Amino acid sequence: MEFHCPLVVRLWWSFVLLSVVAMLCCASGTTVHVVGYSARWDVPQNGNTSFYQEWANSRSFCVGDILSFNFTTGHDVAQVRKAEYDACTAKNPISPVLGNGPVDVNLTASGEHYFLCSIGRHCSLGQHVSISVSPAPGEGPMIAPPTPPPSSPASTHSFSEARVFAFILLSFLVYLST
Ligand SMILES: [Cu+2]
Repeated sequence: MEFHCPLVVRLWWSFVLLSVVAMLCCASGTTVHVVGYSARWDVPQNGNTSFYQEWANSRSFCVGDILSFNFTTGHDVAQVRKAEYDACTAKNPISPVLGNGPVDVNLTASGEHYFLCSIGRHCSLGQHVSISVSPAPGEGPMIAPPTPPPSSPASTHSFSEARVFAFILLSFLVYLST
């Protein structure tokens, strides 16, 4: 008997494996992210205002991780909402502005988080970063979406462990039946 594996099944399995890997990325314990490629919280050199964003885009952040801003004095860390982040101001920070480094921020909630240095023009010169934090495994997002659609079974943030197991089991059955 010739074993035949149709392309669609291979694609399906690739999807399953990628999904599992994506979900397990947050399962490996606390990661400390020292902010910036140079591991220093400072005004980026050479006028590169996307320096910290490029760094953030190269990493994955999970609930339970720590964001570490490495500096001593001359800067601060303000966590703000998006509007203030976009405007490079920190008039209504989410938590008190921290002026003595190093500053460690525990990432306790999923969703977008916005940080900037509120001193002088440092923010507009590029000393700011926004990060997207993924939920811990087996949890939904801690920040509820504003208007959840009535039926969205395929939401990537609503995987529970039971659903993951059901998903894998179903995939395996599909695999066996071909
Ligand atoms: Cu600064």
